Amino acid sequence: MTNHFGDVVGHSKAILIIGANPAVANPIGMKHFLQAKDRNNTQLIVVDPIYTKTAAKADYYLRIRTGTDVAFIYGLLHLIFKNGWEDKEFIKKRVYGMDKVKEEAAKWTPEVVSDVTGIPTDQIVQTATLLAETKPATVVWALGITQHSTGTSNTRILPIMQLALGNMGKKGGGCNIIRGHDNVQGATDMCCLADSLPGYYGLSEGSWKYFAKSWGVDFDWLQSRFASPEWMNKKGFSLAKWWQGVLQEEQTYSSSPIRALWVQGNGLTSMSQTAKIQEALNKLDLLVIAEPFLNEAAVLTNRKDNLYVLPVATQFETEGSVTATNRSSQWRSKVIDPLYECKTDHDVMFEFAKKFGFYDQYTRAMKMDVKEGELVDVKKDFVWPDDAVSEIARTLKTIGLGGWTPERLRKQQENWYMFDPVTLAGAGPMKGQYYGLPWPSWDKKHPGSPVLYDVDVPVNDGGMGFRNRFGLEHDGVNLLAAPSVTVKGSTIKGGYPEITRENIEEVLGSKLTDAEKQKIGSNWKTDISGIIQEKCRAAGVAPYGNARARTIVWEFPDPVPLHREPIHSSRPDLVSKYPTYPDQKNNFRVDVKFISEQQAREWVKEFPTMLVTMRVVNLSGAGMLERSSKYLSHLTPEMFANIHPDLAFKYGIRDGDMMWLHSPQGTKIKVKAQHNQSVTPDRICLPYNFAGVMQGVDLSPNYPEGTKPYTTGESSNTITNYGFDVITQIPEYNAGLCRIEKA
Ligand SMILES: Nc1nc2c(c(=O)[nH]1)N[C@H]1C(S)=C(S)[C@@H](COP(=O)(O)OP(=O)(O)OC[C@H]3O[C@@H](n4cnc5c(=O)[nH]c(N)nc54)[C@H](O)[C@@H]3O)O[C@H]1N2
Ligand SMILES: Nc1nc2c(c(=O)[nH]1)N[C@H]1C(S)=C(S)[C@@H](COP(=O)(O)OP(=O)(O)OC[C@H]3O[C@@H](n4cnc5c(=O)[nH]c(N)nc54)[C@H](O)[C@@H]3O)O[C@H]1N2
Ligand SMILES: [Mo]
Repeated sequence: MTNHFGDVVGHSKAILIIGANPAVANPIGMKHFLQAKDRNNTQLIVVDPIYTKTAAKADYYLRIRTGTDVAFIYGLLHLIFKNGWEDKEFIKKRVYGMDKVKEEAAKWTPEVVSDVTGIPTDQIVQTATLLAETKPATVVWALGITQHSTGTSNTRILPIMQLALGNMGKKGGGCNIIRGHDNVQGATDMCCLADSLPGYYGLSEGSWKYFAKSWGVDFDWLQSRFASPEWMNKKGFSLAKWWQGVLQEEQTYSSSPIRALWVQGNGLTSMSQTAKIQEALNKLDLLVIAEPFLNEAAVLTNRKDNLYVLPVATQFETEGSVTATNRSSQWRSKVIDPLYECKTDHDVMFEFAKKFGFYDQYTRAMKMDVKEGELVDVKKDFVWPDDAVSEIARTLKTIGLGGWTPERLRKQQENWYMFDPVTLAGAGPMKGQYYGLPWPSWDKKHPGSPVLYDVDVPVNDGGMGFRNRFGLEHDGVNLLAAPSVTVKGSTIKGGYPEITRENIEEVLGSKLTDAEKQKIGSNWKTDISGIIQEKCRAAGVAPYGNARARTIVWEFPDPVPLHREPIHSSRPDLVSKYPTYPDQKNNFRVDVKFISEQQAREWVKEFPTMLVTMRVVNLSGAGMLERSSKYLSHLTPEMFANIHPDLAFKYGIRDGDMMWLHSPQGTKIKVKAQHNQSVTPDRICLPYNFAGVMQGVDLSPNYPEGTKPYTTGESSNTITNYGFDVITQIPEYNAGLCRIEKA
């Protein structure tokens, strides 16, 4: 999120919710949107293939064909540019590459967009006009945008539109992307991912060396943990496609196939291609699941040995900091000690490290601190979780976690009622801090940054320009902000580059002492001494520069986002005009099919119905947790699919009848038909929160005694279609096809 929920209540005049259903998936977030409507007559536009509970509250509802959001936004941009509604000043001073976007947008007339998206032309014109006239407006999205083979392009075209409208870096504007689970933002910031290090540091020798130093271990020792040095900088397997690393016979891209799987906090049936996952689970040499509940991955496999389920404590039995969707941190206290024989997640990891002989290296940094510009050992034993939080604060400079000390976070927790919910500003003893110290909170005195990229606010109060991340120029064009864009209160006029050892004296116009020169790191991201940070703060400067936002990502297959039909498209006539990407070799160590799958057959002939997955309010994630509750289970006692009566009757399916849904991958699930008019007759919609039945086979005998939840059912992911995002590999959960058959 660039902004936050309170900011929407206070300042947004329009909210475009596209590919999110917060009424169900984030009721507290939704409350803010409704408050904005009540207080300020904020206009609510909802774009969704399904008439959701969120859509029911909208002033404008646009029903879109899944997987066509890029085309839709180009439709809005087409009208914005055609009518001169773009914010020309903002673009001229703070954006790079908008001309290329304009070229692409020129192709997307309302008629073309309407044909591709299914949205009537008058609604496209109405929405573009509303957004042009109603400022500031914010854009909200979640999985309807990300879960596509074009997910990356979807997530780029929306901020591009906000840049064109001049809604970025503004109160009431920005992109408010609602995160999923508790602490998902925190998990992302810690980079629990296969392609980066904590704090979004890239997989490069420089980053590894910085972390080796920050963790107090030898770089050579870190490197020796890999099969050979070159593996250190290669992406690992992704969560979406780990199974291919087990199943693929030829291990061309990895030093060996995956033989053992350690699962800690993922349901596995929540990932697509459940049948492949089942095959892979059966083939592994070892499967360990560390969990508070019985994870249904243990039920999905029919293996009889080398399967261990370790009892792990819940979040009520542990303590520490968690990060909310708006980049703010909260301290969470322990409610009770771990029950019975279970251990907390971190204790499980500590035991693991002891057994594998790296406990000392694993925990060393928690006993260190920076003294006089250098990282040194300061104590014999660490205190959990305080020293872990301090280590993170000191190390993750890229996103500015320097201010997140355990002392400050605890104080905020004790005084939470002293913060204003709309501005997040604290009062009384909390004056000078924003609630949760939203990152970047550059150092122990910095208040946090509730709204990103606002140049009208001093850096010392949470303001900043856009990051200088992509060099100083591209194709001969300067990538720094224009000379007239000075961050309020900054001593540097206009755009400036990110601060390094080389340029600090020149850019900040101050001299370093010899002692400082000795200690300073090569750039602000790896400067353990903190000198760069300190000098920047004194000058009212964000260390990451003041640059232009780029609309062109020259490293990506589509430098400017392009509409591409879903892998399994419902419109074969559009596939030749808007084909998907070429197949990929060795992305996250596996091959990924795109065009070969899309064009293998005219899929829609055999699988004529579109398939969308959704959430239900009483169940979450893979669903084991809530299905183990009698009362929550009672609300959705069976797995079902929402189907329009006209479609159902075509197959002779009455409300409550069972039906088979078949996927292009040759898999099938048996679910209850629920007649429902939220869907149109060309599409069905099903929740993804069930497991425990696999292609018609009840897996009940596989649950150890006393662990079976109150409800089980087919996992929708058994039939979510093959298809993965070209950059992130997120599965294409939300744009597939299926065939319906009466059971
Ligand atoms: N078809 C379809 N599939 C989807 C989606 C979709 O929209 N459609 N959404 C996707 C998204 S966005 C997500 S985030 C995933 C979510 O899917 P999962 O990551 O599988 O989410 P959960 O089921 O919430 O949690 C996973 C497991 O963590 C366990 N757990 C809970 N607390 C703790 C703890 O403190 N420690 C440990 N070790 N374990 C704990 C739970 O018991 C549960 O079994 O699903 C994805 N799958
Ligand atoms: N009760 C409950 N709450 C949850 C969860 C849960 O499992 N249960 N999960 C949590 C998690 S992990 C997450 S990530 C969030 C997710 O939060 P949301 O993303 O808000 O949840 P979804 O229900 O997946 O909603 C996505 C919406 O996108 C629509 N959609 C599908 N395809 C397209 C498309 O191509 N274009 C557009 N414009 N829309 C499309 C769907 O119809 C759906 O209404 O929810 C969180 N909250
Ligand atoms: Mo999620």
